[in-house]
Amino acid sequence: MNAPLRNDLSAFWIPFTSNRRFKADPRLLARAKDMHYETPDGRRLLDGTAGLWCVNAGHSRPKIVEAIQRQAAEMDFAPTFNLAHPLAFEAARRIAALLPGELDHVFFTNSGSESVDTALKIALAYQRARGKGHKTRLIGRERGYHGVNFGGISVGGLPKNRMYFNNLLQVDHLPHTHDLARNAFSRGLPEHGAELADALERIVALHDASTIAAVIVEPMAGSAGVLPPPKGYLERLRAICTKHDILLIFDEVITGFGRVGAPFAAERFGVQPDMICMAKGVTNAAVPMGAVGVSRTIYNTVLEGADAPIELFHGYTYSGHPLACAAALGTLDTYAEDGLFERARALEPHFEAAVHSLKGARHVIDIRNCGLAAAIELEPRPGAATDRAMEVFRACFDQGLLVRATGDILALSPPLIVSEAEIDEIVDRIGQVLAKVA
Ligand code: PXG
Repeated sequence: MNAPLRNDLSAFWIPFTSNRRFKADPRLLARAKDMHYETPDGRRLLDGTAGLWCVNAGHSRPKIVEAIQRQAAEMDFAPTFNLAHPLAFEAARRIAALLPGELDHVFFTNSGSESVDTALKIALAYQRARGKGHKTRLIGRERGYHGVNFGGISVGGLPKNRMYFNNLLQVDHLPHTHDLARNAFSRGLPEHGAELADALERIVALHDASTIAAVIVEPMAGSAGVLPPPKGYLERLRAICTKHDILLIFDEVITGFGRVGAPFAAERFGVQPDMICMAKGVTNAAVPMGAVGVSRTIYNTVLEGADAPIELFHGYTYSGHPLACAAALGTLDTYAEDGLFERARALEPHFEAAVHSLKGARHVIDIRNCGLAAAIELEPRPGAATDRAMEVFRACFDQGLLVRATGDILALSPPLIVSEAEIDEIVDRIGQVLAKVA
């Protein structure tokens, strides 16, 4: 048998990637600092995406690095099943302090996907604990992305993520809110579409509220290509959920920790959910961690209504992992010391003007933005959907800029430490690439 080559690319099955194409033409990253990545051969890349929407404080920030190093030397791991360690309580307390309204309990996971499935299970446990175990149906939304576990793909609304694994939970879906005809080139929240929330009334009429446990939505859809909520939409969704005694879960895996210029989108948009899913920015992605913020009503109800000593039969070996907790504390300190959530809000007008300056560039059919997130939607090539955006992604990479291509949409979500000059640089380079790509 051949000994594997040191840099053999074959063993790693790369996620959400054309393995055949990638391995024929790989792009590797070797180092990262602040706003930049560096390739193994020393080329610098300006990070227009904060990794995958997660490195909100910029790369390899000293306080986070030191916290992880210190913790790894002090205690590598401690179980949180019938045991615990002080950092887990401290991290939960600090995250709870950022959460809006009566969300003051935190369940730790290791990813956004696990946070979503955890929140869905807590919703079912809550309904059962209050004697409403018949409320089991979950409602998601078209174009929603809630990770890749079975719960998440069931409520998710991206067809390719579901169709190959068609063994899903009992769910229904709200219509998505993307409306190019009425809302193209909106700055901030689009004017039209609040009435799309009324579809929930029809779903309730069809299945009856007594069968529905919870609705889960991203307050601003991220993966589907940055879809800020229409003005008034989330308020209406909240009102209908309250009217019919249905829990409202916000999936803030992308929108949490400053992306929309506030700790959470719930606060930015002034709408209070019953649970918030988070991951990514909670540790600045330096150690994997996710969490679910839970209201005290849900927490107390599940504890009081439990019919066994263990109130919730759920948890992960690595729930509240010491390294992740240390990273979370270093991250929250960094956000606070640098005022990064406020910074994102202050930079929003410059960012908005910069991205909308691409209106009229070749292929561009829509531009939308909220906080430090934006999407530039391209006209798909006839018969070759997604190819154009992938080509732009590759050309940007070659020009030293990292953008994210999703479908025929370019998504931007720079670290919140980005400067105005760097925003201009990102937009200029995209403009140059768009002018050349067929
Ligand atoms: N919910 C939301 C809203 C997400 O955006 C997840 C759940 C799942 O998180 P994990 O940690 O299990 O991946 C996500 C993840 C992209 C992209 O470029 C977005 C995500 C992941 C990878 C790529 O759109 N979001």
